[in-house]
Amino acid sequence: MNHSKIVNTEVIRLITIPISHYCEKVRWALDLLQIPYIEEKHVPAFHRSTTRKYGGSSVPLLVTKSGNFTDSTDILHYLDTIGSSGVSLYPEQPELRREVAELEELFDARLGVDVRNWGYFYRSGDRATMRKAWCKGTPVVERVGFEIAFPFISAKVRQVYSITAESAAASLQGIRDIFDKVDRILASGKPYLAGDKLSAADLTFAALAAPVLLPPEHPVLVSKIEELPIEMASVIKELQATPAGVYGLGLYREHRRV
Ligand SMILES: N[C@@H](CCC(=O)N[C@@H](CS)C(=O)NCC(=O)O)C(=O)O
Repeated sequence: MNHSKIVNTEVIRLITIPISHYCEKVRWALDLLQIPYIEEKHVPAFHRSTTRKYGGSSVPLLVTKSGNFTDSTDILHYLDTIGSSGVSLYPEQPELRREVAELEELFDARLGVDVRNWGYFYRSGDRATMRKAWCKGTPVVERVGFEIAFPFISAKVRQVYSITAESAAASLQGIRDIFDKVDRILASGKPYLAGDKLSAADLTFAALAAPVLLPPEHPVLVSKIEELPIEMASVIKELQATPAGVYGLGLYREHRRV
């Protein structure tokens, strides 16, 4: 089947919560592969009425004529088959492909979760910050809903992700462990995390680490480092200065074209 023909005649829809770093992973892939799409942004909790309609629950969710995709890794694999930019996110060579898959899974399952939980520990109770993070570009009715339901949504987020001071400390350790692993990979002199080209492993690392690296090229992040709680800012400065941090920031600088 010629997917690139299909994509020329259909408009792919990306359902998101604007601040979600898993959504940024997919947004970046779409931009990199030069695939036209429309992003439909939702406030957390309100997103469920849309995701349910397409057979999912979480975001990102991609709606296409070939079906609906409800997980960021499945989405990237699909996008890789239809992009016509000449860029590929997954190498052909089986060994390298396996390396990319393992790293992507590790970043999705651990880094993404720890970054979200650590960030929400500090920020999810702050209405003004969360208004910027969750509401920009969402339907008016959801923005009104946010103003009324913010205390409940905020409490629900902490409950669903089991966010406490202890879990935030454990998440920070998890982030440091992943950064150490990336430091070790880079120490072998590799230009990219797997192989000699940018792959889904690099993009996933940078997108999921972005909330603790604050790359200036990021299209959605809402806070500048000076606006963050001191404890948070000092961890971010420390992570930015690690080899993994410098690498993630470099990926945004070199490869994040909107
Ligand atoms: N493994 C999923 C994780 C996605 C995920 O955790 N999304 C969060 C936002 S960061 C979400 O939608 N949470 C709300 C929900 O699950 O209803 C992926 O890679 O797509």
